[in-house]
Amino acid sequence: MSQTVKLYVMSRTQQCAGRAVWMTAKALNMPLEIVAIDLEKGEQNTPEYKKINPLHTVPTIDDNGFIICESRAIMKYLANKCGDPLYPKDAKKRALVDSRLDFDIGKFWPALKEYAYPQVMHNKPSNPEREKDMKEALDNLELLLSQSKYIAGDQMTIADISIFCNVSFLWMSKYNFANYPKIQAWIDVMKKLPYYKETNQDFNDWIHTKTLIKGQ
Ligand SMILES: N[C@@H](CCC(=O)N[C@@H](CS)C(=O)NCC(=O)O)C(=O)O
Repeated sequence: MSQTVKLYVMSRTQQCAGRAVWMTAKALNMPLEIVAIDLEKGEQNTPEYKKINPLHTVPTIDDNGFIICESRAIMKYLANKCGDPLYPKDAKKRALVDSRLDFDIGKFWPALKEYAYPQVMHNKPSNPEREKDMKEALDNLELLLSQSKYIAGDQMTIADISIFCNVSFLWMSKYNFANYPKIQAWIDVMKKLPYYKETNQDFNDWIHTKTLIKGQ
């Protein structure tokens, strides 16, 4: 008999991309069994977890013995499995989603990681060089959202969910999107998703205890 898909995620606040996978499953009405892996305790490096995912990362899913890691690949798999337009079947629409997800992993996320992580995780001041890269990535995102309501067209896709979870690292007390009206409008739309609160509450409680030293 088929079992519920297991999602291995970081415990505590879901800072990591597990939140994006969780939001995707919610959008698909797919039940998940959430299994918390405590990275601070090194639970990802136990022989048991490495048997599941030799790359020892979260998020990872186990769909009845089919194991896959990397949040964007997981989101594609889940939406594909349900035949859902969150990851469209049409070749051109899908290429657009893939292109935005590549922008996310190749540009937005690296800029965010270098800019925000040292401040959020280690209370270090922002580095002006990294701030420049972050601004450029946000300028790019603003441009994309000037072309359509969502990141890859007029319908929400997994690209919106993935990038939204990254953007959300920036709503710390001193950061605002006043110069980015399209991004702000898109954030407001994403925050109205019926599963937004349940999947983001812990993260929001945590991130609002953080302060970026300097805003945009
Ligand atoms: N690109 C990956 C990132 C996965 C990743 O690096 N996860 C981190 C936590 S945010 C992790 O599991 N680190 C533990 C380790 O590498 O041992 C994704 O989107 O899933």
